[in-house]
Amino acid sequence: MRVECLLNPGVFRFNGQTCLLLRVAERPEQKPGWTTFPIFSKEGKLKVLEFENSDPKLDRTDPRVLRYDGVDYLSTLSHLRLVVSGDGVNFKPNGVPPIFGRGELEAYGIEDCRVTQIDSTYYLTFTEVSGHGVGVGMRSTSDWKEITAHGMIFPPHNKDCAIFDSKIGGSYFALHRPSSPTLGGNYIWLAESPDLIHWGNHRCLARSRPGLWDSARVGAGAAPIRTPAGWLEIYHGADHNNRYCLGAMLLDLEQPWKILARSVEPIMEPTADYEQNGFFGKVVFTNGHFVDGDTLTLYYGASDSVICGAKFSIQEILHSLKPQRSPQCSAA
Ligand code: MAN
Repeated sequence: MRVECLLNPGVFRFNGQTCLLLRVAERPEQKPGWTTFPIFSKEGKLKVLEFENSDPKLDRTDPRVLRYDGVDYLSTLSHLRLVVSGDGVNFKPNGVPPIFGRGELEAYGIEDCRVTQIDSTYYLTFTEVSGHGVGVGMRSTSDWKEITAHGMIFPPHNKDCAIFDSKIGGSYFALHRPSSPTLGGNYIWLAESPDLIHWGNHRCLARSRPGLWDSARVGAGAAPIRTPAGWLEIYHGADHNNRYCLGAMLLDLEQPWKILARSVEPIMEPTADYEQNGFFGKVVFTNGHFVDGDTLTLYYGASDSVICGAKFSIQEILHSLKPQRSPQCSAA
């Protein structure tokens, strides 16, 4: 296998170190004229599929997704790998075995893991991809040695799930992103749970906004950051040209289904060469950060190819937000 993309890391602190749970996307070396990619078989074995590029049944319009004879596949297979760092800049592996997709619902891999620490347990929520659809899986661990699988917690089509790191009014809350091809769209929703496994009381929280940088899709980044002003959520938004930027929204501390304020302009846009050109260009995408006082250290995937880091002042982000006219699920 060849690593095509190293992207979209989940971020957490463990034993005084900064840890990134990288998404590693692989496929075999591509032979001229052929498209070759791996999947896991039902028995959990790696299987390589190969199609001739000249085959009229093959659609390669989106470099991330392939369609053959009406069936969708991913062009790469992703798994997760842990690297650690004392300074947040220089990372090395720490011996934790890679985390691979397993079972029928993860046959095309696992992607974009958010890591939320609640007490001493880390909850991993990630995209599970297979021919059955794209949903959200959860695993948990307290020592990064034994990892417990909890199955799919949000069924297809759903991704971008970030669990809040503390209860609100006795319940757990999570942001997630169901998608509808007809009515509705790619909006951020809020769900509530008594036990982190069973989710209900679903509410539409934030919609894409016509004419703005987040006009086509929006999706949560990592766990919201608790500030005295409210829960600050960094999220991604894309327009109809698939240009991905980052913005922020502020949710009420006690009633997180109410948006108090939201970015009108992005807080980060793909501007550097490595953010504009790569496996899938014009993308900055985040699902991990850590907070130290007013400093938010954000890690993000650029052009779905490389991982970058950036520091923000939380106060500056808060000051940049504009009050939301209508607090619930509006495109205003
Ligand atoms: C989707 C996901 C992400 C990816 C972006 C940009 O949201 O596949 O993993 O980073 O698209 O391509």
